Amino acid sequence: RPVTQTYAVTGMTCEHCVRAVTEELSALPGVDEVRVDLAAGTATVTSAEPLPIETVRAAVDEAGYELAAGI
Ligand code: 9UX
Repeated sequence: RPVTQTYAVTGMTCEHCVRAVTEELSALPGVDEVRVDLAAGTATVTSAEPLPIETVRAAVDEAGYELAAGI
């Protein structure tokens, strides 16, 4: 069943940041929906199966930002 997890992402300061993070996370296998909240500094990801944290961290890093702890 789908799972939804919210992650804290540091370094996002504009809508371009939001788009970059959204696109990287959306490209991960099994991801159904990504919602990035700029003000809150969070990314909420719904996926078919739980995503390995290393996978999420790598995607956020690839976008140019940093993953903090899952919340
Ligand atoms: Mo958002 Mo522009 O960080 O470098 S302010 S993409």
